[in-house]
Amino acid sequence: MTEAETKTADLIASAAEATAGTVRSEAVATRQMIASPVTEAAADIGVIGLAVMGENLILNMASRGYTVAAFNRTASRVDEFVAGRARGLTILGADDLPTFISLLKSPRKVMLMVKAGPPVDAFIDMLAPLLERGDIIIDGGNTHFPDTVRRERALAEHGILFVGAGVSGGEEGALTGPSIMPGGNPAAWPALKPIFQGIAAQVNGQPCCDWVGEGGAGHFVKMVHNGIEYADMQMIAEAYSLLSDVLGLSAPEIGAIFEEWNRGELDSYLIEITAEILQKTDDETGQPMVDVILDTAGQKGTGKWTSVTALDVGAPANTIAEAVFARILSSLKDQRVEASRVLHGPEDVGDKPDQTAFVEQVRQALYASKICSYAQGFQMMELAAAEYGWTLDFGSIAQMWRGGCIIRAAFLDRIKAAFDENAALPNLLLDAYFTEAIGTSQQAWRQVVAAAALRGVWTPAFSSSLAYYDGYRSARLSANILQAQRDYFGAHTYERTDRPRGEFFHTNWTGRGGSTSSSTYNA
Ligand code: NBP
Repeated sequence: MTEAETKTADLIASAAEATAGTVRSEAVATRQMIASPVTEAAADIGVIGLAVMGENLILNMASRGYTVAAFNRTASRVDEFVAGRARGLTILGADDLPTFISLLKSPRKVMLMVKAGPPVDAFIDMLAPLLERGDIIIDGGNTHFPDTVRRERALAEHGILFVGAGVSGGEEGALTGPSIMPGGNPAAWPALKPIFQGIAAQVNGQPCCDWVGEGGAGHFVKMVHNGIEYADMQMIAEAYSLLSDVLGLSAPEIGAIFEEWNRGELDSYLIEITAEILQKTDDETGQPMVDVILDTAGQKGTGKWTSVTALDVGAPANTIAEAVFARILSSLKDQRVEASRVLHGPEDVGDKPDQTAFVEQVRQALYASKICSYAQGFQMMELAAAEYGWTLDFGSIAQMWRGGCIIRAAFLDRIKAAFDENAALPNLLLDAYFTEAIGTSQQAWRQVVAAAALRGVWTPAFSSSLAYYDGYRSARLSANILQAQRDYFGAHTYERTDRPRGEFFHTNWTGRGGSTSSSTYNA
């Protein structure tokens, strides 16, 4: 018997004692489906929601020596879980909420791993009357951060500590070590820290989990993670498309190139899995899998939230937004097929470029574009922190994303180092390492974007990253024209280059307008 099994057996024995006559057989005992509430609080934490994330997080917690109570809206899933994957482990299933709560040690810690939205509110409403002051509810789902702000405030009035924790890593991450981004009521953190840091991925001897900040900060950071994930995925797809359309390489050939790239500065989970994906063959047709997969991308909305929030806080996250628009455009499949018959691309695209040189240019373009999308994500978090009153530690966030999550990448070490050296760095591009990296790559990057434009290859993320770079590094942009136009048609005023900032002027452009100007504000 393993240590965990021994502990389970002890728990079963104590539960049996507390509920004399309710443990009917070995199988039932192992399931811990107890007919009347157990009075002994044995569980370190309880998890509600036994879908892919909840189940795997529970197994992860149990594997680290914690005793976990499990509950699910549909009770049969609890039954199946405790009789199946959880069998013999320190996992206690409950078929009603009062039983579930009675299993928890004080302060009670209840983690919700259910579909985001109304199910979270429904469970909070049912849990609140069963909990005491100082107890903790954690929402580990993909919740929109304003909901977390609202729930944290409402529960604080009843003395219940609410935490919104972004969890990333999918099924495997949840089981073996996810990235966890908790934020909310800071009074909850000391009780959660050992469990969350214990189950999280560990990189460079550090857990990929730390306290993010108050209110909705944890879910906000997870949302930005997902926005960056959208951009990363889109850029990898564009690199694939360039190598395929310009060089005519097959999917397995491109997969082998990605494998090579994964050994250098692009080393990341998404490049690694794409290399594997490209080399997978469809059993039915014998063709590469990617060639039989329809080119319409789905989404669950977190990239959209990131883009909308970027607009709300005034962050120029154009690559991230472009990646969301790219999925939307891809979904217009029927229209695109129709349009492809009448809208033509360039006729003469010239000779195929030298393969070795072009592959290297695309690699550099991908790296430079990636740096820009991370720069946008971190810049957005900085602007949001100012807007929402959070103190975010960007080095710590880079560490949280270093392992366990979908955007995990070796270069996050560089991002961590950049913010550790200068916590007030206004933009990642201004860190010496990244200034040099993008400077070195820019010629290849420009050639790739130019080649894509000349050949009619769709590269929205590469192009918008380059637009971000060129805009951000320009001391003077063409916005003077916009201000003149705004003042011309709407008397919106402008500032002058030869006067201090904050002084606004209006010109009577046509001689017909008056001297009255519109009020000055930024929308
Ligand atoms: P799902 O997002 O598929 O949610 C399934 C769970 O939600 C089940 O426990 C289900 O109970 C419960 N549920 C639903 Br659906 N509607 C409910 C309702 N109206 N009232 C109460 N419970 C309800 O599971 P998941 O993929 O494990 O994800 C859990 C959370 O983690 C989500 O917020 C998700 O966005 C987030 N997340 C998922 C991943 C991933 O890779 N899947 C990664 C990171 C974060 P039932 O069994 O009774 O239907």
